[in-house]
Amino acid sequence: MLERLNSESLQYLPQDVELPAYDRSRVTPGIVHLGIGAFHRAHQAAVTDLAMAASGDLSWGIVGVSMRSPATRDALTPQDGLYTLALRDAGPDGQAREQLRVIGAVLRIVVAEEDPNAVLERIAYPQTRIVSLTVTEKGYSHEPSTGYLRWDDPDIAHDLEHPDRPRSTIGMLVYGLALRRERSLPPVTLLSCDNLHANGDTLRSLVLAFALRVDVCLAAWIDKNCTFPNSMVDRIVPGTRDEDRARVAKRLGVEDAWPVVGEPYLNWVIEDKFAAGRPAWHVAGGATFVRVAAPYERLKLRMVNGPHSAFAYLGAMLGLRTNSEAAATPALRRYVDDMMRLEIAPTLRGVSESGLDEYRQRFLARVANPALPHLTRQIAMDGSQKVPQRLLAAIRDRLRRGDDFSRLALAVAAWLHYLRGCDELGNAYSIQDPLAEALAKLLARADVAATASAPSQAAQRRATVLAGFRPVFGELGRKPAFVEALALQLERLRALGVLGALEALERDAAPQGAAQPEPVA
Ligand code: CS2
Repeated sequence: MLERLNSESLQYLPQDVELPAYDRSRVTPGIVHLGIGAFHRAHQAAVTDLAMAASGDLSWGIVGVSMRSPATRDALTPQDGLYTLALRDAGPDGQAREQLRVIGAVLRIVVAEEDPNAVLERIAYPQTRIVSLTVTEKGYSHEPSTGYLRWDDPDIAHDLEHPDRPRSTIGMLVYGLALRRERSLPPVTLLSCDNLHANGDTLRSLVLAFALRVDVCLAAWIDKNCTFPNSMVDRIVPGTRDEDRARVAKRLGVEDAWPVVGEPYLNWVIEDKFAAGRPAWHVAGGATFVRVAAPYERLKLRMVNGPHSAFAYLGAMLGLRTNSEAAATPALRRYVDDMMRLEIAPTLRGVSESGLDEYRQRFLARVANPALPHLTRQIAMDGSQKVPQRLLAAIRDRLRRGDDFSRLALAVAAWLHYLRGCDELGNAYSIQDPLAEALAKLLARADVAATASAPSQAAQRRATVLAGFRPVFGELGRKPAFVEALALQLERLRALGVLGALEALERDAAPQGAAQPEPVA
């Protein structure tokens, strides 16, 4: 049996594996990170590791928090927090290549569900200066269409009653900050690194709303002592598979129970408003500090995440396992390319046309990365939390200006179609979404409404009911032009399947008469 990766075995790793370039025994904790999944470990933790090495400031070690599962803690504790980051792409010869780096920034991991008090104490630790988050969209207990806190969320209701053992992210933050206030500790930065619209502002308003219910003075203290920078994060990081573990162990010569796998590309844009300092993330490369992150965030959500979801839903319906397979399907790739170029890019004012072109082409190459299989069904998860900022925001802009948005409408229709739980090959799958139950009822209601209508009205009735789902569509769902576009694309997916719907879109876009047969002389 192989020895384990840890502080001892580090010295025996092969030469071509990069190691933490600083003295780990001198690192002290300065960051608490909620949601220590693969994405954080491949992104912010990797940049923090480089920043500590480049600046020599070792006061930014990370204490990771797993919200529910002990799996990451159990894997990394015997490894002294060390793990491998494997960056993969294809070389010029088309063969997969992989660069390995051991990351040393994570000092320890606590599991919130097992010991919520340990998390509160960590937030209220005097040296904690940043509390960062990657808890995914659903971790914010907010309504996606409005950004408001969902008071009916069972965890939020629980946390109002049980300040000593919160379950929700928001409850945990507020009670941790309450402890800081009680102890008169210095200010702290709360840094959201999730793919939400205005993630910092959204987090701030959720934290303040909850704090106001707890204690008005606490809310005022948070407002005065905490900052909430907005940020944009980007790196494709699929879930780690057993074969990744096996391959990494073979190269290291020791076992790493949980390496993370990602693409070489990384981007991180952060508003420079930190309450108590920050690591030199910019020195390490990869991170940029700006005054306002909104334009970068809009660019990323619309030109990366929106198309990513479109590939995933349509690809999954075709029975394709990975997004790179979806991107290798010519009609699908053409469609996503057109959607980005003709419908999304024009909503992004302030970025040059050539800049948008380059960004689009790079994204398409990133998705196609054959060395990094990313499951369509993984990206398809939690659609109710993703679709608003990824697709609907651009549709709203197009609608306001009277511009065509039929390709974006197809992507939204693809999500609703995917929710039926069965692909075109007849494979059934379960729907992973915090609103899965409500969505299943919605689909059933839409079916009843369509069946009860005259055949000529059925598609419109179905789309009207679906678009009326306020947590996702908000007031957009009442706009006739939106309902009509959705009805058309949904009907095509139902009647013609994915490839048929894509073909029909191409026909719509063809110049008048181009599809007509030549008149016979
Ligand atoms: C993906 C993102 O799973 C998903 O929803 O669209 O995780 C995507 O890979 C990252 O945001 C890329 O930065």
